[in-house]
Amino acid sequence: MKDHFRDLAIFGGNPAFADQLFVGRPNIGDRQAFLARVNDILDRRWLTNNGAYVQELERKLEEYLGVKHCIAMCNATIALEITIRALGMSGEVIVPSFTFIATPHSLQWQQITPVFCDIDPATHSLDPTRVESLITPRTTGIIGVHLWGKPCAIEQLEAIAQRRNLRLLFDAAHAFGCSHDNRMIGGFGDAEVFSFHATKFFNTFEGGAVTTNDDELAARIRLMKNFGFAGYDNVIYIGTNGKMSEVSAAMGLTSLEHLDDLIALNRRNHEAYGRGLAGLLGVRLVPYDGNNRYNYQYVVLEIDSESAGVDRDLLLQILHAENVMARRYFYPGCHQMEPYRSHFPHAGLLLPETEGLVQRVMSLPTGSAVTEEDISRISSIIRLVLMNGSEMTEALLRRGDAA
Ligand code: T4K
Repeated sequence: MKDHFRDLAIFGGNPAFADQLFVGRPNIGDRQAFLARVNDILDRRWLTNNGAYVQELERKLEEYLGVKHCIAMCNATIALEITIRALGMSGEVIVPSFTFIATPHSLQWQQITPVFCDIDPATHSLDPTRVESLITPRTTGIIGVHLWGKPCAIEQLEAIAQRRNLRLLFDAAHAFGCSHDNRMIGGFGDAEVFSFHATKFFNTFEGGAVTTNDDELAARIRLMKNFGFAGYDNVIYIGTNGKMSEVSAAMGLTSLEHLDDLIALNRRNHEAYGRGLAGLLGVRLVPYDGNNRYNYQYVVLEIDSESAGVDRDLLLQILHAENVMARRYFYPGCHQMEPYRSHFPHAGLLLPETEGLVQRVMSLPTGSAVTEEDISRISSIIRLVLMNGSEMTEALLRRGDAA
């Protein structure tokens, strides 16, 4: 064994980390404050159905985001489904394929065809110059995704939606706490949808919210998330159950009290990765520029296998062996997953940038469960792999570990 491989678990050394470091490890706020709220919920015996904590969370989020309406939900997927329906989308809706599967599934779930549009490789988000050519007489809307918490091409998409009379929804699952042009994400398009899932920097265990400045749309969404009830025994609309529980709202209210600290911590981690990986050929840490507010929740690397001398999957394999559970978000692209792969077997022909990007990206662990020392060690592993890439591949091939 080469000396420099000696520290790596994959070559028989000790794991660099005794415990696995996960992407998406939840941030836990002030336990005592949270548990006090849980006790209060139990004392009041009001567990869900528009309880006091849900109402308080909604008001606080409206204020923080500067929007007229925030409707808390049980998760972002149901929030997307309800909003899509409340907006009257039907037929075909244009979406990126480079996103979490919930984005197209929330359309297909209600028999609306997601039409996959390619991304701009510089931003990883929907390329607005490619949207218009996908519009057909059946198109009713566009869903832009603020991937990694970075605003997508909002103005260009708004202009297209206005010109072509389409509804515009933003999947802002990643973008809570982020801004665009000095306005918080939450007030753009017809509506925006946030995720407060455990893996998000601000979490309510499971949860999400729809935000909008449209009074009539907000009223419809409120009805739809509560079975269509307009009062006792009075259902006036088709609806489902999208309600957030009180315990989720208690978690949200507690995290909200430490939002700035959580953002500062993520930013510190992101900058530590930046320092740790500086100067490495073939590795690009997807940057957060200085123009907007961000939550810095995603540490995304792009590995260019030619200049790095190692491909993304070999690096991932080694990181996993070292207990760094990096992820290939969002591999292989939604168009390569069912039912879309069967519905549109040739979709990839129109998605060259997506098909390229899914081979290059990986997300690294961050959040309050990761220390600066962890980041420095993770960066050293990546450095070691890149500096000895071809030797490692050969060694692994000899052992039968690499394809
Ligand atoms: N739109 C976009 C663009 C999204 O990214 C998402 C969700 C949605 C819509 C829908 O939002 P929700 O309906 O979920 O509110 C995870 C999350 O479940 C999902 O919320 C998130 N995006 C997606 C990017 O990541 P998976 O399938 O990767 O989850 P899983 O179980 O593999 O866990 C992810 C990582 O987090 C692992 O490294 C383990 C770690 N983890 C997870 C949980 C739940 C923990 O350490 N503790 C935990 O409690 O989807």
